[in-house]
Amino acid sequence: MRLSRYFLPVLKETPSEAQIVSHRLMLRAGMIKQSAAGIYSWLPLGFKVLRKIENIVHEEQMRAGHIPMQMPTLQSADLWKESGRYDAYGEEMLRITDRHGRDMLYTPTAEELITDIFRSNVSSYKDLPLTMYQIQWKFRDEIRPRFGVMRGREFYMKDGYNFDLSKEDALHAYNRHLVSYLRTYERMGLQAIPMRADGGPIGGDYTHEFLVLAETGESEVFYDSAVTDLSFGDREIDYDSVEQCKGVLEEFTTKYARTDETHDEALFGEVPEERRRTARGIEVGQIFYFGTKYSDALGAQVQTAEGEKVSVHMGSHGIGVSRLLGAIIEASHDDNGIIWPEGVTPFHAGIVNLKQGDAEADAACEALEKAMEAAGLEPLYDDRKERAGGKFATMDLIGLPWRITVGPRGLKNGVVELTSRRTGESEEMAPEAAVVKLIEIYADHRVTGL
Ligand code: P5A
Repeated sequence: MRLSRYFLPVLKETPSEAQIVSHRLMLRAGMIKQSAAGIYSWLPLGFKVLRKIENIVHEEQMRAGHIPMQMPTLQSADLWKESGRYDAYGEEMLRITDRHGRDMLYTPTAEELITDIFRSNVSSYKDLPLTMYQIQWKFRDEIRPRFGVMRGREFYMKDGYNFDLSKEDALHAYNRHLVSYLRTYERMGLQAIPMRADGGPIGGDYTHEFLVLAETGESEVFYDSAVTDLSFGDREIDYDSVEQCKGVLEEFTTKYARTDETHDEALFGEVPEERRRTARGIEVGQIFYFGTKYSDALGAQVQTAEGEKVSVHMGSHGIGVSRLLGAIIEASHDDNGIIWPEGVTPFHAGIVNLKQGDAEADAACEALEKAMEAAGLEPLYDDRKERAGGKFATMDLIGLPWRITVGPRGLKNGVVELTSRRTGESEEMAPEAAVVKLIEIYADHRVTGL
């Protein structure tokens, strides 16, 4: 992509309405624009990161055996009246009346709708287990939308739902989700810690939230510092193995880690004092097991092998896809701007031409751009006639992890400069060598389906 042809409306001034760094940087980097309180347009750069995050979520969900689908954003209120949540959900639910006077709503979550799909189509234990998910816009009429995409009213969520014959099977689905979420967040360069939480309006008393530690987080959390040493890493896991999934759950949830809703001072007191931590966190996901709450209310039953009719055991599992952009930036930035982890960066490397219009420099940049594209990498080539300082500032602000700087002086010696955004360290090398190095760096960070 050539910057001169792209749409990247960066802001020089720091927007005064933004209270936290991720919101400020997303506005300054031209990623989003507010259209109404808590509702945003996703400008090209923001949209590109959103898609990368979405694709990682898809890849990890499908790896775990979950089936993608899509449900509408607008739903009839009828199912919600049947489940009892139409009244219970309260003011957060955006209610709409259509031209025929029918009660509709903009979906804040989809337990009812998926349970209706299930009950209309599945009647035998033979079709279980089943887990389906979607990535779809949601609306919650938050009383205080704030911090940009972090607490929006319209936001993008991955929501998955499992249907199982027994509590035991449903708990395996729960554990499988926990494992797949750990992998998902790690691929985005994030440490998200599973913490015991409260079921809230979704329900169920067995639930974990995934929290990214950050001073600007909205949740107060209490944990044993030993949980921050845990990492899922690149271990291979068999998602069908009850033992393996349970083992990971135990490894990651046995040590004390709770949100304030479930915090227990006495239990916390058993953690060695030097390891007790109180901090703030950003909730980037939550998994629930709620048994037969919705299947009982909506009559989602299957016949067992013995011919008995039983309500299915269910859980639901959510990832705050749009919130993740904010969380990643909170966790990874410096005074000059964003520092994208390789897994989610909108472009893999920036190419900065120090002397636009110089025949040799232009040709070298174009050759680099072509070589990267041929290798399946996405470069962003700053081909504007701007001062070098301005070009560097833009690259730092938008946070591409790598920058290749091309100038007549280096080219005389056959070299360009490859600079790491994170460390600021630069290395001179032949242009071809820079491309080879980027291919190596990104070998483990390819997201398909863009
Ligand atoms: C699980 C999926 C649910 O809604 N039903 C379907 C369950 N869970 S949840 O915890 O309420 O939401 C899942 C994740 O969505 C993100 N989220 C938000 N992101 C941005 N703005 C909001 N207003 C907002 N509300 C929830 C969170 O990351 C949450 O974990």
